[in-house]
Amino acid sequence: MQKSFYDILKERALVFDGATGSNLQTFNLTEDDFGGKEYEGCNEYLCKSKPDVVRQLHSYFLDAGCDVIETDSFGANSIVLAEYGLSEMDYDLSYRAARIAKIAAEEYSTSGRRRFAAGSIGPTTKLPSLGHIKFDEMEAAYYRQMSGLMDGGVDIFCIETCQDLLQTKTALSAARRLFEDKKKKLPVIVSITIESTGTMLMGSDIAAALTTIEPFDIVDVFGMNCATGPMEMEENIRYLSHNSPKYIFCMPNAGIPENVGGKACYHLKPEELSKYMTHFVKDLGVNIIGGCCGTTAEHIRTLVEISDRYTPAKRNPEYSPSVSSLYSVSTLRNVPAPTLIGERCNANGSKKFRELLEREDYDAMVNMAKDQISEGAHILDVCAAYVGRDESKDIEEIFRRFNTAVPLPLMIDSTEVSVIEKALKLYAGRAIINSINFEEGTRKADKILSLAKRFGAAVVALSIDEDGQAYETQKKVDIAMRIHEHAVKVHGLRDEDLIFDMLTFPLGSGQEELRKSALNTINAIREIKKLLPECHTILGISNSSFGLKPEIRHILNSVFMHYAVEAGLDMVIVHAGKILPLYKVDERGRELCRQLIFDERKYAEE
Ligand code: THG
Repeated sequence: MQKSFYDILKERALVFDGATGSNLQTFNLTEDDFGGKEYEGCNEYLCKSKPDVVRQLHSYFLDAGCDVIETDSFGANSIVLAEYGLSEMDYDLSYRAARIAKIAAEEYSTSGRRRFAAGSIGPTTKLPSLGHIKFDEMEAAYYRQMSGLMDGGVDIFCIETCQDLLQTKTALSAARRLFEDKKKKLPVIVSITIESTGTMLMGSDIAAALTTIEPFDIVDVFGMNCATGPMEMEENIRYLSHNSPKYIFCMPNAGIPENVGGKACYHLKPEELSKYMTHFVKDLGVNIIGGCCGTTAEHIRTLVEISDRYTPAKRNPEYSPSVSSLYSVSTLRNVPAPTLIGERCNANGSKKFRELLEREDYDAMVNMAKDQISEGAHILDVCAAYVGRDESKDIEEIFRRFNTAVPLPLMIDSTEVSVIEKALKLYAGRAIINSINFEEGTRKADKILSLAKRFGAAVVALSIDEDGQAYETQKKVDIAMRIHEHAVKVHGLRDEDLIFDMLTFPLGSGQEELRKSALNTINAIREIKKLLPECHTILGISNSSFGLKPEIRHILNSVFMHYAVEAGLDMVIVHAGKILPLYKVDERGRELCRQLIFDERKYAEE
């Protein structure tokens, strides 16, 4: 049996090839080689017009000893090919690119040393976060490129040079669908490009990128390529070394390019590249090394020496379950608890937000979102459900803007499957879906859980089943356990992706049947944290004080939150600026609230 990609990764560092573009230039190709003036510069078209040149490039790197060659298919998708009037050729060129590389890799493989062909899947020329292209169109383009690559026989998918996390998630959605359709999975590498500014083109830092990609179980390897040399990558590679549960990929340019007479020149010498890459493998545990722009066979030879000499350092990465925006990360386990979820961007929960929505004043909505950041929120709940308005259209406008304008991660608060899907297709980060329940059994929940899996989102699950909202502690826990089992077994979600909401009811209404409701909720939180310690818990605490005077509401919310956190509550949906630390609540107010929460009837007399 031939060793698999994974077998080899467990043993040693794998070596990718070097630059495609800059080395193709050394062939001094004419417009005839490109198949005509109109195709000049379309490197992917060479797979049809000059397959022997592409083959020679592969041999050039295979001779240098690399384990993996990348197909000449970086831009072999309808989006990029459209610039040459070749969009219909996407499948064909991808297929050809794969055949050429796979045949070369097989010819160089020996019984003791297997060589691989990795399908190169570039970022296209459009940024979905900037509205250049819609999710569905981009996903379809990736799907055709990936089908061609898979049918042509590649061993690995390399989704590389990623600029926009929404683009990356779109590619992953296509890959997942392809694997399901073909009933065959390939290893997937995701490699992002971090500019010398320290972020991706769209502004994401390494933490936001890792948090967004980490939930995708089809991704085996995560890392970075292009834009800079290895020196500028060190900090980010160190971050991955300490935090990423995935294998690490690193493919730098031969330094930052210098513009010489309109041409990009790369100056980093093989020895210098080797110095950094040795450190990355031996000290930081990088598993796959290779070269991007400007790297030659000389550079790759030194990488092969590294792989022969050193094994990747063992790592003990610590990853804390988190969500992300396009720009930043918030953990689901804030220390000290809780993680605060701002409740104000809610058409039902805020008169102001509702009025802004009616006026379609999106700039002011963005400002409302930003105000909550200064109030201390870590994540923002966003709800546009309002009777008489088109929720789907409203959420589309809001998410399109919030994606790039709001730095905090978002929670999409809706009961409509189509609305949730729309929001997720516009959101570059890792979102939270709020929420699912088992009111109709698994019917509707199944659709939303599939979306969570497809987009890598976390999910809030309410303790509601076919009998309605659960009031008793045991019933709340039973429903949570049932939803957990279903989400994990049927949809492949992980414990840390699930956030249980044991429900908050108004405490001050005087309704007899709600008197024990806070106590039951607190007990259910304690119980579920015991049974499923990796899962999270959440409460929309403001519901507890509906109907009371505003000053009293803030006190009751704050005291309730305190006791719920003591029982293990991880997250709370609140007006962050109105939460009081307990020491700021006077003794009497605190005691009254405590009695109300724990149903000690003395308060009735006061
Ligand atoms: N669990 C989950 N999601 C939820 C809730 C929950 N989402 C919605 C809600 N409950 C949490 N959000 C709010 C938002 C605002 C208020 C209460 C809960 C609120 N608003 C004032 C009012 O209505 O009196 C605001 C007044 C104003 O500014 O206009 O109380 O439980 N998973």
